[in-house]
Amino acid sequence: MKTYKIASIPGDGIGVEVIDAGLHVLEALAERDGGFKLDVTSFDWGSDRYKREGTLMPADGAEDLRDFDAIFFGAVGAPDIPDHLTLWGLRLNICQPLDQYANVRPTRILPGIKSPLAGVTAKDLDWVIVRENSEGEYAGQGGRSHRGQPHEMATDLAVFTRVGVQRVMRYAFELARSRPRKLLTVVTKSNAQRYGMVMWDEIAAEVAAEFPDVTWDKILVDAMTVRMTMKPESLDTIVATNLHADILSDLAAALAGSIGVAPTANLNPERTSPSMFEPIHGSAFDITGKGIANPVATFWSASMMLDHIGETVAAERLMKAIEVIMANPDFHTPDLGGTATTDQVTAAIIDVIRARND
Ligand code: GGG
Repeated sequence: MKTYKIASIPGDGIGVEVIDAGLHVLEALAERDGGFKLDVTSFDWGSDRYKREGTLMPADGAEDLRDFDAIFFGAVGAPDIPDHLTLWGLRLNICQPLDQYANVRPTRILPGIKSPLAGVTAKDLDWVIVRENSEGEYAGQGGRSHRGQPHEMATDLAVFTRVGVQRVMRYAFELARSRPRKLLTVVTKSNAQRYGMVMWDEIAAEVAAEFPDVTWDKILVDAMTVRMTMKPESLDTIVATNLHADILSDLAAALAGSIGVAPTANLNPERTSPSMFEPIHGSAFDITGKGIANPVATFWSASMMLDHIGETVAAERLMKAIEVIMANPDFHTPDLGGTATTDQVTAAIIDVIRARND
C-alpha cells in the first residue's frame, strides 16, 4: 500500500477549521479506497507563532517541507498583524522557495449553487485561471525612504523575466490543450505597462506557435472584468500575472456563487519540490470560531491534491461527493445563503464517500 507524506499547515482563523474538516474527509477517502494511506504531519505555523516567537514559520521552514509529497494549507492573516507581514511571512515564504510557479484556480458553478449573474448556469461558466505565482508584482522588489518626511517615497517593482513568463505561459497552453475547448485567454495591461506586459504579449505569441491546436486571444485586465461578467461563456482557460489573476479569481469565485467553494493548487509542475493545495479564501476572522466556515473550497483543493499525487479515483470520488452534497441546499453554509455548519457539510460528504459504490 502506498503511503503519502502530507504536510498540514492550517495557519490562521477559519484555516484551522477547514483543514481539520479536510483531513477528516481525506481519512475517509483513504479508508474507503484502501489502496493508500496518508501520513500527516501538522505544522503550527501562523500568526499565533508570530506573536509568540516573532516569525510565522522558521527561517528554513520551506526546507523542512521538501520531503513531503504535498502540502495542505489553510489560510493566513490576522486582524492585529499587518497583512503584508502575514502574507510574506507564511504563504509566499513557502510558494517562492519551493518554486510553485503555477497557481491553478478552477472555477465552475457547482450543482445547487446559483451564480449572481442572471441566467448564467454551469454550462456558461467553466474556467481555469492560471496565476503566475513566483514573480511579477510579488517579486518582493521595492523599498521605502525618507519615512515621515514630506518627500517620503515608496516603490513596488513588478519584475517579469523571460524564463518566468515562458514557463507559466507554456503551462497555461498545455492546460488549455488538455481541456475540451482548447481555448486560452492571455490577460495583460500592455497599454499602460509598456515593458513587462508588452513582453508578456510577445512571449504569448511565441509560445502560441508551439500550440497550433489551441485557440488563443489576449485582453486587457480591465476589459476582462467586463467580459467575465457579461460574456462568461466566451472564456475557458485564462492566464494572468500574479496580481491580476489574484484579483480576477476573487471575481470568478463570486460569479460562481461564493469564494467559500473556490480551490487552488500552487504547483511546481516539474515536481522538483512539493506542491501546495489551499482554499482561495483567507482567514475570515469575522466568522472564525462560529463553526460556519464553508469547507467545500478545502475539499475541492484536497481533490486537486489527490489528483496531483496520483490518487485519481479518490480525487474523482471526492469531487462527486461535493457535487452530490452541494446539490442539496440543506448543506449550504451561510456564504451560500444557507444555515448549514462546517461539521454538517463535512459529515454529509463523508457519508456520501462511504455510501456510494461508484
Ligand atoms: N488560503 C489563501 C490565503 O490564506 N490567502 C491569504 C492572502 O492574503 N492572499 C493574498 C495573495 O495571495 O495575494
